[in-house]
Amino acid sequence: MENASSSQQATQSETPTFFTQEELSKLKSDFETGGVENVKPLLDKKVKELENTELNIAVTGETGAGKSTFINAMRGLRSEDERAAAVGNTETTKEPTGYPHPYLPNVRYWDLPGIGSTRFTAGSYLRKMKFKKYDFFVIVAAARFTENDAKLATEIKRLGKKFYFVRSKIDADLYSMRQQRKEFDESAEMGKIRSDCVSGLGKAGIPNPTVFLISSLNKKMYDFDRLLEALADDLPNIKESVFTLALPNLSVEIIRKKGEVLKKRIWMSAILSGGVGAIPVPGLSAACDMGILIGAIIYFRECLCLDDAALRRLAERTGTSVEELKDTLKSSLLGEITVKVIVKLSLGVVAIGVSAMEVALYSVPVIGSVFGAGSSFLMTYMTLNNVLHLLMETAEQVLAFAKGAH
Ligand SMILES: Nc1nc2c(ncn2[C@@H]2O[C@H](COP(=O)(O)OP(=O)(O)O)[C@@H](O)[C@H]2O)c(=O)[nH]1
Ligand SMILES: [Mg+2]
Repeated sequence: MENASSSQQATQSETPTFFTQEELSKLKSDFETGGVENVKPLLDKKVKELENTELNIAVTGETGAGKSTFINAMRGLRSEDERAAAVGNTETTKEPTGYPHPYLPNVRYWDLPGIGSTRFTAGSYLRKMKFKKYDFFVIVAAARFTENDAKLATEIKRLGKKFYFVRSKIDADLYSMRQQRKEFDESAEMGKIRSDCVSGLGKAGIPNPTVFLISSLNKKMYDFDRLLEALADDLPNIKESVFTLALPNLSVEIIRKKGEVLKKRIWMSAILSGGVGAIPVPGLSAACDMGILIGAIIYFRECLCLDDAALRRLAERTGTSVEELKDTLKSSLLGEITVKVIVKLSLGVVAIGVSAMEVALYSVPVIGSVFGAGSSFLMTYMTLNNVLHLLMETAEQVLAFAKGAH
């Protein structure tokens, strides 16, 4: 049975590329025939495509299974946070409810009513829920998976979509077992819960499913990271990039993956920034497009969960204030982005110029020739690389600081 995560893509360590091989060749020949202006339309199209890519994720399971809590966890929210899905309520709606991601509104999690509460067959349930619009389904259960869950999974697969079994509240199970036993072996207990789920689903017609045992209250534990990895790996290129940027910052690894995705946008921004938008900036030898720079910095901050809203949530969780948090992090990139801040950053990049250029030549074949054409691209490119590097360091600092705060 092709349970989604069993598809053998896990070994693919490369981050997704935005361009196909043909597109890269076209970029190169466009550049050779007409210079920078000639490559802009394709880049512009690509940036728009990235911005407009939607991701719709269906979360289904019976009332109380932990759907709303899971949706909040995926969005980096806790139930008391603004815009969080209400937790612990008895659902009355029979329609899917969409919850947009806090900084990537094209990524939406959909809370579906449990199939058991609708009396539909799996087929009519999925039609009613408009299954076509979802990229994949997460089936959540707080104890065993039911016959309904198995039927639903079978139908999802028949309709050509992927599904993932998520067994929630594993923290609560382990806690109560720990209370009752003298000897307690966590991984053995998890193994039992896992095989119980697997054999239940097996009897209901799904042989050897992958089941992810998670706690939405403690994402750094159990199978949460494996689940995120499986979900990302199974998505096609551009969607994988978008999903990666939408992940909660659980680990250094996730921060680095986000960094790699963002890096691939830098050269596009740099090339698009050359031209009418570029203005001379006092203190800098090359013209810079401040609008593009500032926009990119704000976007990087959001993707790395360093925007004010994310920092406010972290401050609340750790009993501090945003101001104190920013003082500790000591980054001028967390405040208002002014010309002064950018000039300071841009001056710093001259020294690392050569190695940055080597990286650029290595990662994007066409970029070397394009950059040969003008220094404003180079300035934007290196400034943004520097910004990204600094923000990733700050994000890792935040991660270390947040250790223990879920
Ligand atoms: N300990 C623990 N409790 C959870 C977890 N997920 C959900 N809950 C609790 O289970 C209850 C039902 O969760 P909710 O998300 O509202 O379920 P829904 O009805 O499927 O949306 C709430 O009291 C949650 O706090 C979890 O991973 N661990
Ligand atoms: Mg709910």
